[in-house]
Amino acid sequence: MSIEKEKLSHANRRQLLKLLLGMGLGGGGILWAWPQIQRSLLKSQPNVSSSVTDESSKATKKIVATPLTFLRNFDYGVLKQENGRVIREFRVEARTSTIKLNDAVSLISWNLNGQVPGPTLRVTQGDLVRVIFYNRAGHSHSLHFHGIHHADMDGVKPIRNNNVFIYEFEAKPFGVHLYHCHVPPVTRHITKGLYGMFIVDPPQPRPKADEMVLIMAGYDVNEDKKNELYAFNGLPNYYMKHSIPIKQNELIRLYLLNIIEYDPVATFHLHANFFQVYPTGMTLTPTHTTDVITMGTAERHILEFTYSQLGEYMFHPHQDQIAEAGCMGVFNVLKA
Ligand SMILES: [Cu+2]
Repeated sequence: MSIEKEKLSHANRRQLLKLLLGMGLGGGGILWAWPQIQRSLLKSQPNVSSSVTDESSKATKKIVATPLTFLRNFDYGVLKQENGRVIREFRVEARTSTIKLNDAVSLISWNLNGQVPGPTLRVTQGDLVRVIFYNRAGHSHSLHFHGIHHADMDGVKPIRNNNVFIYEFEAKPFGVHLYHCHVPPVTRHITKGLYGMFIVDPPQPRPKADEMVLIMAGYDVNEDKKNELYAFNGLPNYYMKHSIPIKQNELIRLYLLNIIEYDPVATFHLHANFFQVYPTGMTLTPTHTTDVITMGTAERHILEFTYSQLGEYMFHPHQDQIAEAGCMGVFNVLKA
């Protein structure tokens, strides 16, 4: 195995060694332990997801993480204390798998933990974030987090197939952020599925609400550097067929990200209502109220709203060609 060529930073070597010791694998050292790391880590990987077929095993995995389960599923990692400090440790694995976008179109996705989008990672400002990234996708990939951190942890360096890298940084500032692969061409790595949301909560939690994540993305199915299909949370038109149930008069807190490549902007429009905007999730009070918000690629916000009347209400970008190609959904307001 070629981990020695990966030139892990000293900090990363230390972390890896700690990890190995924690697993009772410390005796052999990093080089010799690598196959063991893989076995141990894979064994301890949660049985995730998905709407995809794992190409490496050729076995179709059960669909567990549909866009509906993804919607309200937050990964808080494994909580640890080291030297009195709160650490949140995540395990993220890059894979290559086929994803069925609709009855006619399948795509070979590059994904994280067998799902597109990748898991929504959630921490609190000031936590030490440790992301153990395994690349089993067959190509070089990386994880670049938005936020404030050291250059060594910026995730622009490709991590080759069958290598592991540990990203570690303090979670700051609070807000709704994202992570994605940064290996060029980044457009290709993102449109094939290597992105997810990274939420950093403020030290004082926000008020109670029905919280959910919507990520708008495009698919360049024929690799002509344009999107042919679009989706909220991975699957085109999913929320048209499976409306999102919400409760009458309950506060909805929507963590919204636009990761559509190739199209310079996309808006988000909510029917028969208005929402309050917390730009980049970096304020504790809303800055304005509207029913359509414009976002460039990688822009994201927290939107809050409440429906007082029962019924079905659409949401979609108001670039209607994007909506009509799959980026559209429905909230179904039910009696509380
Ligand atoms: Cu990549």
